[in-house]
Amino acid sequence: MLHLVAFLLHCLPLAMGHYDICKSWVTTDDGPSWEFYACQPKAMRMKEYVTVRVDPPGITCGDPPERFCTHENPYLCSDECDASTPDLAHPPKLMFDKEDEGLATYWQSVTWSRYPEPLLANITLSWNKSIELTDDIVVTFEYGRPTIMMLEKSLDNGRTWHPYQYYADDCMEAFGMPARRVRDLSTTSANRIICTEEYSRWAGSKKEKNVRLEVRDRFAIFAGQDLRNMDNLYTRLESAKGLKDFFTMTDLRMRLLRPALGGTYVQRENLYKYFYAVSNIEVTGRCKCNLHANLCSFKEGSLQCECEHNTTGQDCGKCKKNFRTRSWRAGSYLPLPNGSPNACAAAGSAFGNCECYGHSNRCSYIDFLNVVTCVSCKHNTRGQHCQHCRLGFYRNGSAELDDENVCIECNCNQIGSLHDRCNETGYCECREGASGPKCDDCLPNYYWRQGCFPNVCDEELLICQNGGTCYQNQRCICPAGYKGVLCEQSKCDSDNKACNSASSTYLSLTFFLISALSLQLRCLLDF
Ligand SMILES: *[C@@H]1O[C@H](CO)[C@@H](O)[C@H](O)[C@H]1NC(C)=O
Ligand SMILES: *[C@@H]1O[C@H](CO)[C@@H](O)[C@H](O)[C@H]1NC(C)=O
Ligand SMILES: *[C@@H]1O[C@H](CO)[C@@H](O)[C@H](O)[C@H]1NC(C)=O
Ligand SMILES: *[C@@H]1O[C@H](CO)[C@@H](O)[C@H](O)[C@H]1NC(C)=O
Ligand SMILES: *[C@@H]1O[C@H](CO)[C@@H](O)[C@H](O)[C@H]1NC(C)=O
Ligand SMILES: [Ca+2]
Repeated sequence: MLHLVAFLLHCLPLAMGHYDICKSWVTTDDGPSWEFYACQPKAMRMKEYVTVRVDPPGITCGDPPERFCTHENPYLCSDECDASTPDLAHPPKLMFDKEDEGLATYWQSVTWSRYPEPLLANITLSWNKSIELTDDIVVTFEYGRPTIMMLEKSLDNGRTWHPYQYYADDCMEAFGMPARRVRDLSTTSANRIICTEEYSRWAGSKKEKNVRLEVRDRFAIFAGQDLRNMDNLYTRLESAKGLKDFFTMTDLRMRLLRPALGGTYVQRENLYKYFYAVSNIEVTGRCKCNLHANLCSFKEGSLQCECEHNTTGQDCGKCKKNFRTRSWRAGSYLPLPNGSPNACAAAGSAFGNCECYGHSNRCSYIDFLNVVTCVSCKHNTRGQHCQHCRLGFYRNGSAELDDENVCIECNCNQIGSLHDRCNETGYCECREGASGPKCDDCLPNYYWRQGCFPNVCDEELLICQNGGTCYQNQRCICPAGYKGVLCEQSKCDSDNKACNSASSTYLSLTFFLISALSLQLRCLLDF
């Protein structure tokens, strides 16, 4: 009985009496109707829904079979890892299984036979769903905890990664960071990324097996010891920038950087006792449903919120079709105790009939036109209902009108195009000679140089004469003795001194003509 009470006390703050229903049927003076509340799913053991990946390939022991020993028994290297024998295999799935009392099952790496090359391994957990931690992450190591490791997380299904926590027996040496403890953080530093030395020092492999990411201690900064004042935590989660995100992730990666050393330096003559072995990774959290669902189910291999408040999407991150009068908003823990549902509203219910396709929260009545129009359309939209794209943007034909990305930037090449507008398929209007959807190409017989210019020479029609070569369609490089745009002119034609055979009257006539021509040209230029 005492046990049960202790258990209840321990779990109460996380079970959390409120935010567990999304709506209830109430009777008011106006008759019965639904009342809506901010709501969230219960915390679950997230390891049951995870997919795991271990890197690099070949890091799992047993292929080929290998011997190993322990720090406690370093000279009895008779244990064997053999991937082809079920009893001796240590595949990654053993980090997530249910264990019988007292019998640890674990993933194990190869031994550090390539010392001094580092023994590195990545263990990546993916949920394909945003989850929010509600309790510590606890990683259990058999045969000793790593002397250096770190946690990283992703919020976008593994596209980008961020450091989460660093672990080392000497933080300064390993990461150039001072050692910190979560217990010493304050309300303003509650989401700081720290390096801790609490879980990396040798303490005997049987005694200290766990490495933690301390979620409860961070909650306690606001909610106090035993997390009694959860209201304060919820208030802070709504107001402190980045705090909610700190506990949110879609993927978690553990980077193992140096194994347990048994409290001493590496002994090269016995490398069979250096390896990683992880028997359990406990991740307790809930589906992130933006306070629009209290149920989260596992369907077709992925977690999925069962959205209420007329929202939809894996995280209830948008409004259902026909409920997009207002922009979507997450529910809020505030005001206490029931929060705000911030439900999506059906067209016609909020602002008369002014639909803004979710691109505006505000409508206004224009007196002299006698119309209601959306104000400050977002997402590059414009128009009475935010139904058009701003100039310089075009409509994405495959997106719905209420999609945030419905308007795509034209992105016309500034030099090649006439202006910054484009047609409905994103084609810009090009200057002469330019081509391509964005006018950043040239038509055939044009070359690009801060714009498109007609070819001076090429290999087909405008061929350089007399052995001249065409340089990037821009000019002919003429051999000595020739000039002209296409090297079509012999220098002899104008320079009688270099030539000997031509008649002098003919030459002087030519000279006269050319002089006259250049005089005329000069007049033209001066003019
Ligand atoms: C582990 O992941 C990091 C990126 O987070 C990568 O740079 C590193 O090469 C990976 N290590 C191994 C052993 O695959
Ligand atoms: C991830 O979840 C989405 C939405 O439930 C699903 O469509 C997709 O197939 C899932 N991807 C993987 C790799 O499981
Ligand atoms: C959602 O829409 C339905 C109608 O389909 C309505 O009955 C219900 O009250 C709406 N819920 C909320 C929270 O607005
Ligand atoms: C157009 O919208 C669809 C659907 O939302 C999207 O998949 C696609 O990437 C968008 N196209 C561009 C060019 O942004
Ligand atoms: C946009 O312009 C391109 C190129 O001129 C043309 O092929 C396309 O049909 C135009 N699209 C529309 C919708 O007018
Ligand atoms: Ca296990």
